[in-house]
Amino acid sequence: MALLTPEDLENINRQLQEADSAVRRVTGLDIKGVCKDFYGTTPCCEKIGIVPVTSGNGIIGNFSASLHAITEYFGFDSFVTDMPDVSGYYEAVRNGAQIILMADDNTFLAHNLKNGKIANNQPCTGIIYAEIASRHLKADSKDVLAVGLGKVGFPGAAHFVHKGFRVYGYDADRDLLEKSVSSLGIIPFDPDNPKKFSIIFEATPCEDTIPEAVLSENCVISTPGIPCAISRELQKKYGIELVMEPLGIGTASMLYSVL
Ligand code: 2YC
Ligand code: MG
Repeated sequence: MALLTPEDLENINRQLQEADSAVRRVTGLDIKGVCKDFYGTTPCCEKIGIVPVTSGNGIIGNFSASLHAITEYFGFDSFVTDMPDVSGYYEAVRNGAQIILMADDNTFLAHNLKNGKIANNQPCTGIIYAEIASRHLKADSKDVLAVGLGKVGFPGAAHFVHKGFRVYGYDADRDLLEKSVSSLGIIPFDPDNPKKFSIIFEATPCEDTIPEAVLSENCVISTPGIPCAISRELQKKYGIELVMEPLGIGTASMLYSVL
């Protein structure tokens, strides 16, 4: 999994506000509104304990602090524990945390200790970015292009299929593409025979993965992928509505899914 860097998380509040405005323009609701409507849950004073984890590549600068800013942005009462790892987990529970947020290099989870529900960042991120794109008010067809069919992309593509969209999918890894074609019935996207889309979902750790030939005027690109899937020039040239943010939208999806 691509690890976030402290630079990715700079000015997380500004990044969240910009993403929230983009989500509102695309769907008519803000991030909280989409999560509330999609999961059918509403926060009510759950206290969140954020536990830093030192394993693997270790602490990522600004990661826990960003989660604190993100949970506050969505109106939750939260705290970062002084201690990391097991000691941090103990500290969080002793200080009344009802939901635990913690991440090692492979898994970022939210665990609601009261109702036992647990969420993983990867499917929650894929699903919420697909859900946001599927609510594109000005979409002109039920055709969707999904680029990247891995741990985040596949759940997103599956969500579009589930919602009755016709998904054209692409992944540089042929096995992942075949798996999605066989298990989801998606249509393999042929870069040599492109068509234009008004809804594009991208979940890759690579940049500039979306070819100009698939862009239509004012199309929506919903992408948790870092670095960015499309250049600034092409964004401006086609008036692209870009929904892209490094951590907050996925975290909101996790939290609303365990309420
Ligand atoms: O600072 C800490 O507690 C570190 N153990 C956090 C490691 C997070 C690793 N995961 C990532 O960088 C992200 C996920 C949050 C979403 C995609 N990659
Ligand atoms: Mg990308």
